[in-house]
Amino acid sequence: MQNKFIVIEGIEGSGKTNACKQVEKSLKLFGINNSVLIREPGSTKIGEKIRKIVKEKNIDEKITKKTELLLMYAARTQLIETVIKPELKKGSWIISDRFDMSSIAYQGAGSRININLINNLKKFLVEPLYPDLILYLDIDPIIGLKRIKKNRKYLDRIEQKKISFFIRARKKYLELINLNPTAIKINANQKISIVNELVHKTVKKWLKKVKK
Ligand code: Z5A
Repeated sequence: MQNKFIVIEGIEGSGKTNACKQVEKSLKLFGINNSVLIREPGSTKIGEKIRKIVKEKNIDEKITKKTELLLMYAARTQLIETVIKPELKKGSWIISDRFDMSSIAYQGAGSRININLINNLKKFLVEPLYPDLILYLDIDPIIGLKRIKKNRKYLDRIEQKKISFFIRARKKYLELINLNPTAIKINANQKISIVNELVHKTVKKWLKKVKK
């Protein structure tokens, strides 16, 4: 079977990291052992440095919205060129914790940057690379943030944004996934065991479909 590019999307605390691991486990159960787990921004040396810059709250210098967008795309470009494309070429499966839909939801809807600017970056820097499957974990932002706060002492710079930011991001995600035939919504408001079961069943059904 041809290797695939799978992306997990969702707002904070929706359980993406957990779902990525479940997807890897599910693929293994179907005999697919060559998957590579990555995260955005990150998973390259440069990408991890950018991740640190965008997540930390720097009191000396405020990061501008457009700088943040370009940093996300710098990290993404580095990841595409040095990891995703070469790994796909080798035959590996890619499981990515976030991809370009995050930029439209967060920088576009959340920070209100012109969507045309983001779509142009996507056109020049990402296309014609498209995920084969996007699992969107849908969660009420209040529940998501509660989960994050429960297990952490500090919130990072993006997590500290107002709830209205995450409400706009979620609304945009829902719009985008309704328009995207490769995207599947999963109700992530439920217990972790139920979400894992849903992720597993969704991957199983999708694999059957793409195998044909
Ligand atoms: N960002 C952006 O703005 N634009 C972009 O283009 C891209 C990213 C690519 C990445 O940081 C940040 O970058 C992110 C968006 C921005 N903003 N922030 N902040 P990150 O990777 O640290 O943030 P995240 O992607 O949102 O990850 P997260 O906050 O760790 O959440 P998660 O991966 O969705 O969830 P998790 O780690 O699997 O679970 C979080 C906690 O909830 C953990 O303690 C779990 O045990 C618990 N959990 C998970 N599922 C459940 C269920 N079902 N019930 C109860 N508890 C659960």
